[in-house]
Amino acid sequence: MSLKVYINGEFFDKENAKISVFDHGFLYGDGVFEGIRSYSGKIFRHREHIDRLYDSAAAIALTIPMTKEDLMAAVEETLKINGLSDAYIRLVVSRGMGDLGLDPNKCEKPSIIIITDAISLYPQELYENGLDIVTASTIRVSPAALSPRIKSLNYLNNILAKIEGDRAGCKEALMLNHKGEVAECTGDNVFIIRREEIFTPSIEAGVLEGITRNAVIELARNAGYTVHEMPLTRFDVYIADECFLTGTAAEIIPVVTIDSRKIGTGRPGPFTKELIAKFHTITGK
Ligand code: PXG
Repeated sequence: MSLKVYINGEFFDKENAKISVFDHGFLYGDGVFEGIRSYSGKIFRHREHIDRLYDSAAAIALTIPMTKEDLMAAVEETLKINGLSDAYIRLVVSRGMGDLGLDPNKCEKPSIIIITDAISLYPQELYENGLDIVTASTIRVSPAALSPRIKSLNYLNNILAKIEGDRAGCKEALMLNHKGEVAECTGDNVFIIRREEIFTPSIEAGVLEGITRNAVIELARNAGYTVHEMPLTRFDVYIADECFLTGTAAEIIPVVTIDSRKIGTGRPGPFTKELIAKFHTITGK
């Protein structure tokens, strides 16, 4: 059976799931999205993802022509129709079809798309041995220009850094902000551990407020750890005992080297391992 894709209230076979070339999501990256997971049929932090989607939309003056409840129901229905229980869900809302000019007023109806598919993960080996990453020279877009809190369809800033990571043989790359502070990776938030305390850049550093980031902060604090959300520099990462990344697809993944420097022992550390185990208890996997 072919995968079914939801487009504006209708389901299409994967092969026929098409959007107009006049859609401003395509022409200008004018739209917003979410990447969501379901574990054993249960959508992880569904409400948080929907809230973030509507916040991203509000920030770009895009009104999603559906209530949050109806959109959540449509996501559930798409999963069900595809018989998926452990899945990756891509929810996209673009400005819709317009003319060739920038004017969003020419776009009458936003396009709402829900794609569900099997999740593709980092290889298990990387969870056991950790990732090598590099710092990209491409800095994260300044919040004064375009807030990185908007999960928009324009990911060029991250893609340019991703290319740098890839050319250095790394699966992720660390991005600094306009002030030279640590921001986040191209599709993951970053955490470090030093002297048994946990640190992550604050949202004000100009990062996406990751749903996984928030879940990890919550579970670490509930376990009695001190979590600091504060400005961090590359130096802090270099001298950290442990480092890990968080994201919907990655969950929690250890980082063992950055810019060819070993972090801690150069092996995934005990705190990271404990947090990974705790995270699995909340996802049930
Ligand atoms: N920062 C950025 C820039 C992201 O794009 C995260 C952090 C983590 O946020 P969540 O809410 O997922 O914990 C993201 C999200 C991919 C892919 O295929 C990853 C994201 C988005 C789109 C695609 O790796 N990451």
